[in-house]
Amino acid sequence: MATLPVPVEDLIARFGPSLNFPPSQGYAGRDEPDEVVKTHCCFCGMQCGIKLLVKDNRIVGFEPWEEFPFNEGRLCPKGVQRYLQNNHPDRLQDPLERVEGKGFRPVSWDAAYDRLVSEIQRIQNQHGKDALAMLSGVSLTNEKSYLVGKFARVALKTRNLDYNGRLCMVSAGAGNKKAFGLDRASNTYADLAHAEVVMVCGSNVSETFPTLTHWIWQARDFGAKLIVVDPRLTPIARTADLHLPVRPGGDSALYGAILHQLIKHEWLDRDFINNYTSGFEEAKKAVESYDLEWAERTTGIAKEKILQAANWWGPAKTSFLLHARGIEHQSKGVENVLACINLVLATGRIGKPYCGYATITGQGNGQGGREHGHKCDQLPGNRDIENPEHRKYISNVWGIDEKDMPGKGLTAYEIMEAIHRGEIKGLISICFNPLVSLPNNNMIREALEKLEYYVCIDFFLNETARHANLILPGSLHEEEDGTVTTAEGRVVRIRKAVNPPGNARTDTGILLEIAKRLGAEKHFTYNSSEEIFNELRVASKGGTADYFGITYKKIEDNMGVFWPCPSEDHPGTPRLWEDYKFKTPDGRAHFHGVPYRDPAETTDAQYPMILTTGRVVSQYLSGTQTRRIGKLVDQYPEPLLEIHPKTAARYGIKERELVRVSTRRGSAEFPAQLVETIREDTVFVPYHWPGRKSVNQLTSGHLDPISKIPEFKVCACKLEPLGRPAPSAAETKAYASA
Ligand SMILES: Nc1nc2c(c(=O)[nH]1)N[C@H]1C(S)=C(S)[C@@H](COP(=O)(O)OP(=O)(O)OC[C@H]3O[C@@H](n4cnc5c(=O)[nH]c(N)nc54)[C@H](O)[C@@H]3O)O[C@H]1N2
Ligand SMILES: Nc1nc2c(c(=O)[nH]1)N[C@H]1C(S)=C(S)[C@@H](COP(=O)(O)OP(=O)(O)OC[C@H]3O[C@@H](n4cnc5c(=O)[nH]c(N)nc54)[C@H](O)[C@@H]3O)O[C@H]1N2
Ligand code: SF4
Ligand SMILES: [Mo]
Repeated sequence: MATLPVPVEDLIARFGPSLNFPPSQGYAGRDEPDEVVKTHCCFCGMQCGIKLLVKDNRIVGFEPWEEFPFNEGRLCPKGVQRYLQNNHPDRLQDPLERVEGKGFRPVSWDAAYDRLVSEIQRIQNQHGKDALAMLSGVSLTNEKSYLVGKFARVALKTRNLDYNGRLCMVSAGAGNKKAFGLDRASNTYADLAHAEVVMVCGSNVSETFPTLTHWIWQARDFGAKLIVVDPRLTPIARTADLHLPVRPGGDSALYGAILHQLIKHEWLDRDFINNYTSGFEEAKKAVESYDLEWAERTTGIAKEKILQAANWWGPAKTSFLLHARGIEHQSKGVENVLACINLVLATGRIGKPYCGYATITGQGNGQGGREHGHKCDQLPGNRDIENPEHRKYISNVWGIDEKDMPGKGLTAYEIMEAIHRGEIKGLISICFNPLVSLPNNNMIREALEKLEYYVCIDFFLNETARHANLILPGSLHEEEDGTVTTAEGRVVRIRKAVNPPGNARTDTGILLEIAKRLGAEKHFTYNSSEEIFNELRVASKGGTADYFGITYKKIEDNMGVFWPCPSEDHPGTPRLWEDYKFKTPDGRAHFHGVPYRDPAETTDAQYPMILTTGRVVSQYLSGTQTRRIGKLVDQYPEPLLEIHPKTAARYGIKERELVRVSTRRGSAEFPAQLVETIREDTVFVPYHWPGRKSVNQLTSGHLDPISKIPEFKVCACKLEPLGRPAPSAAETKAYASA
C-alpha cells in the first residue's frame, strides 16, 4: 500500500472541501506505483523538477522533487495538475481525416501517411518547395526542435519554417544578440539572492513564473529594493518597494529617462564602460533631452517615482534586472530590451556575483527551442542560415550539399499572411495553435480556410486543428525521452514515463516516418532521442549556443548543465561574462541609442482606451491543455475585462456587466471586472480562450521591424457597456453541458 506524501486529511484541510473526495477514494486508496520518474513540468520556462507516479502505463499522480535545485519541490497550480493530461479522455488516439461537411473520421496510419505525402508532393511539384510551410513550437524538447529544423530543410526542402517563439522570445533574443552576441539569461536565479536592487520590467512573475517568486522574495528578505514596472499592480508589484505603473508602450522612455539620471548623477561604472563596452556615447546622446518632466508625460509615471528608481538603481553595488513579455510584445520590443540592457551596462553590473540580467523565458523549452534551428533564419547552435560558413558547417553535419540548404523564410505571422495571399498552399503544424495565439485572428481563420492541405500534429484537438485536413495524434512531454533548456540556460533531462495512449505515436516517430516516405530516410536514421541529441551536440559545436560538451549522463550526474559547454571536461557556464569577453564581433558589450517612439497604435477620439493582454495563473497559452483540467478552469473560467472603477464609472460599467471592446480589427464582449490595480487609461484581457472569447480578435498584426513579434501589449480600443450582466460562469457551464 502506497503512503501518500501528504495525508489526504491534510490536503483537504489545506485546500478545503472542494478537493471533494473521501479519503478512501484518494490516492491513498491506490496501489504502489510501478515507477516514480524524475522529470520536469511541461509548462513554463522554469521547468520545475517533478516526480511523476506511473501505474500500468498511466500517469496517476506526482510527488515533489525536493532535490532539484531550482524549485526544490515547489510547484504552481498548473504544475500540480499537469499529470492529468496523459489519461485525459480528450487525448487524440487515431489519425483523423476531415470529410467535407461531415467532420473527422479515424483512418489508419498508413492511409494517413500515404495521403499526406501525396499532397505534400502535389503542392510542391505544382507551386514550388516553399509553397509548403511548417510551423512548430517550443514546448517541444531540444531533440524535437532540432529534428523539426532538419526535417523542414532536408525532407520538405522548404525555407518557410517558423515557430511559436516568434510570439514570445524573439525580441529578447534579438536584443541579447545585439548587445552581447549571445542569447541566454546572463545569470542563474541564485544570483538574485544578494542583489541590492531587483527590477522586474513587464512580468507578472507571481502568476506566470510562480516558483521564481521565491528567489525574488529571498532577495527582498536580505534587504533588496524591489522595483516593478507594469501598467497593473500585479501580485508581485503589491510586494514591491516601488511600482512604476507605465502606460503601455512607454517603456523605452522610462529606461531612457533612468539612464539620463544615471549620467546626470554620474552613477556610472566608467571603467567597465571604457574597457568592455562600445556605443555609450550613442546611448547617451539618445537620452540627452529625456528629463523627468518629459518622462512623466511620456510614460504616465510620476516623476518622483522615476527619480526614486534611478536613485536606487544607480548607486547600488549589486542588482538584477529581469524582463518578460510586457516590454517585449511590442512593435519596439527589441528597443525596449536594449534600453533595459543599457541600464545594466552603464552600471557595469554583469558577470559578477549577485549582478545579473535576464529575460525570463516563457515556454517550457523557449530557451533551447530558440537555439537549434526551427526559427526561419536560424541553424543549430544559434547559427545564421544566411551565413555561408554556418551553412557549410551544418550541411556537412547533415550530409547535404550546401546549395540544397534553403535560405531564410518568412516569420510565423508573415506565413499566415502569405497563406492569405494564396502564395503558400500547404501547412504542417506541430505544437502550435495559431488560431488562438496569433493576433488579428479573423485574418488567420480566413487564411486557414484557403489552405489546400493542412496537417496538424498534436495530442489534443486544438482550435487550429479543426481546420486541418489531417490530424496526427502525437505525444506528451512524458511520452518521450529528451532534454529541454530552462529559462536559466540549464539543460535538463525529460524522462519518458509512459507510452502514448491507443494508436497515438511519438512526435519523433511521426516526423521520421514522414521523412522516410518523402525519400529522405538516409538523413534520419536515429534509434533514440539520445542519438538525436548527440547529433545536435555536434551541430551546435562552435556556435554561440554550444552544447557539444553536454551528454545525457552528464546532465543526470549534475541535475543539469548550463550551456555554453564546449567540451566534455567543461563544467558548463552558470554565470556568463565573468571574463568580460562578449560574443559580439569586437568582443565588447554594446550599448544602443534608443530614441523613444510611440507604439504603432496610439489612442484617439474614436479609440480612446489602451487594451493590453496577457495571462492568468491557472491557464496556459492558447489554453488547449489547461482548459481541459477542471480545477484550473474553476479557478479562472472565462476571460474578464480588468477595468479601473473610475473608468468604469465614467462609462457607467458595473461589475460583471458585459462590455463590447472594439479595435480597428473587430469587436468582442467580455464581463467587466472592476479592479483598482490597473491604470485608468488601460484595460486588460487574458488571451487563453478561442472563438468569441478570444481577445486576439482585437489585437493587431503590427510587428517589431527586427524581431517580427506582434504588438500584443498595446492597441487602441473603445468600450461600450451592453447594459446587461454576463451570465455567471456557473450558468455558462450549465448551459454548455445541457
Ligand atoms: N499561468 C501562466 N504562466 C505562464 C504562461 C501562461 O500562459 N500562463 N505562459 C508562459 C509564457 S510562454 C510566457 S511568454 C510567459 C509570459 O510571462 P509574462 O510576461 O509575465 O506575462 P504576460 O501576462 O504576457 O505579461 C506580463 C505583464 O506585462 C504587463 N504589461 C502590459 N503592457 C505593458 C507595457 O507596455 N509595459 C510593461 N512594462 N508591462 C506591460 C501586463 O500587465 C502583465 O502583467 O509566461 C509563461 N508562464
Ligand atoms: N493576445 C495575446 N496573444 C498571445 C500572447 C499574449 O500575451 N497576448 N502571448 C503569446 C506567447 S508569449 C506565446 S508563447 C504564444 C503561444 O501560443 P501557442 O504556441 O499557439 O500556444 P500553445 O497553447 O502552447 O499551443 C501549442 C499547441 O501545442 C500542443 N503541444 C504542447 N506540447 C506539445 C508536444 O510536446 N507535442 C505536440 N505534438 N504538441 C504539443 C498543445 O496541445 C497546443 O495545442 O501565444 C502568444 N499569443
Ligand atoms: S512554475 Fe512553470 S514549470 Fe513550475 S510548476 Fe508552474 S508551470 Fe510548471
Ligand atoms: Mo510565450
